[in-house]
Amino acid sequence: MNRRDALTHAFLSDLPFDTDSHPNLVQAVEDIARAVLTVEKNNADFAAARVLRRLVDPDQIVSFRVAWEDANGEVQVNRGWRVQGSQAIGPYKGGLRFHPSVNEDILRFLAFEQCFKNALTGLPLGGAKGGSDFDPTGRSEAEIMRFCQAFMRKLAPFIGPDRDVPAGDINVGPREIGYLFGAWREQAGIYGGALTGKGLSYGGSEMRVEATGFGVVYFTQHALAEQNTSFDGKRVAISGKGNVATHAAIKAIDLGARVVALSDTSGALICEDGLSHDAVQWVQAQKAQGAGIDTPPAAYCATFKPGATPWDTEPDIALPCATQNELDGDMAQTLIDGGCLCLAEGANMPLTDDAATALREADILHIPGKAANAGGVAVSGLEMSQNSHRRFMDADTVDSALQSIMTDIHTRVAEEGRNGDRIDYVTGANIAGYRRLAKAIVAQGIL
Ligand code: NDP
Ligand code: 2IT
Repeated sequence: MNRRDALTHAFLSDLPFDTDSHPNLVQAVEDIARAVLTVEKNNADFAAARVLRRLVDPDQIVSFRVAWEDANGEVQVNRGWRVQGSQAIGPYKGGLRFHPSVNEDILRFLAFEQCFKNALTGLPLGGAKGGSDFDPTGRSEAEIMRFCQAFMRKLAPFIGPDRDVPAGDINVGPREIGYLFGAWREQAGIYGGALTGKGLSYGGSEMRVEATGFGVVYFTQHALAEQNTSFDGKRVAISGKGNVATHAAIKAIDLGARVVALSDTSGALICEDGLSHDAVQWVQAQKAQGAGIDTPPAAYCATFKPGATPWDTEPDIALPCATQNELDGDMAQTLIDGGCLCLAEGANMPLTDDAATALREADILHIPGKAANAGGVAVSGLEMSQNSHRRFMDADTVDSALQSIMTDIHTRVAEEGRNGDRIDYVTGANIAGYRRLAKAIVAQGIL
């Protein structure tokens, strides 16, 4: 065991939570600890302040019951949470997820990652995550509204434009944000930017819907340029069919790529010639209606393969954009054997440890989510400043700002991760995010 391994081992042996019931959090902490503990040890101020030990313990976890009435007049009961990770560099900021798999472990790992991601953007954003184990599948519009209102009745006392600003995540999109925002402002009795991802008619930002997926592709363009290549003519496989996946697909198509796959939990939509804009818009429309993507119109030349994943299509570029730990070691090996040159994470922590190790050993470019998917929260940050100014930017201006933020993130990550003509994006992103947080935490004293 080398010195770095010993440090990580010691750190992981003394975590302030039950590691058996928090496997996702342990995985996220280990990834960051491996990269930053040497930096912490070599900086007397960071070491004395025990920066990482403080960050693995969120500032607060708010946990609440959400009781609501379904379409049959029956009472349903769910759990809701907000994990407020760190406010060291700005108000708590991060998405809300509604999914039956949501639990405290998942939200704590997401809030922890979010602190580092938000630090990387260079914007004044702290880190948080929240959500509920509510399953919106098959629920009517009225039920979704009632659930959002019941959820916000409990969350409202803990958020606000300068305190904690939630946004969307899995199953929380513009519709849910609308209901959540309406419920918040009614309770708060003021009109302010307490949520981002709002509709354009009531304080939202242009390009927030597109920002995460577009940002993934903008970041990947820089990584490819470092290797003297580009998206043009590349085979791109994308998992998911949601906000991140479909907007990454659209931007990749715009840059001349062949998007050969999208997917959902039931299988993969494969198109050897590359999906068209129309085909991706069809996927978006199906998802918006709660319908499957297993019956694509013949004009799109696409085939739905039940149970398949996008990873056996021999892509040059893989963009996992669905959920955590969706891509395991075997799938990573399939990508490596298929000649994949780059994998960029649209989702948060989509790779298992085994998958990440396989990519590292095969020297495949691996861009972690905290760098690649930071465009979403970055445009959320721009939405917050537009709300404060009460003046709005047009779509081209926001898109240019997003591109320059992704360029800046690439520069910060590359500075920390460059090793000869290769860039270790995983290590670079962890160290760059850590340094910004650590400086702010040290400067503000022992809290
Ligand atoms: P959406 O709800 O729009 O889409 C989620 C997609 O992931 C769906 O295709 C869904 O398939 C699939 N999925 C969800 N849960 C699971 C699961 N347990 N197993 C397999 N597939 C699953 O979410 P987003 O596109 O917003 O989010 C996708 C990822 O991107 C998440 O990891 C999120 O944290 C991350 N992210 C999102 C940002 C944003 O701005 N929205 C910003 C940064 C990261 P099905 O329809 O079959 O359920
Ligand atoms: O994971 C994420 O970065 C998000 N879901 C977006 C967070 C935000 O506040 O826009």
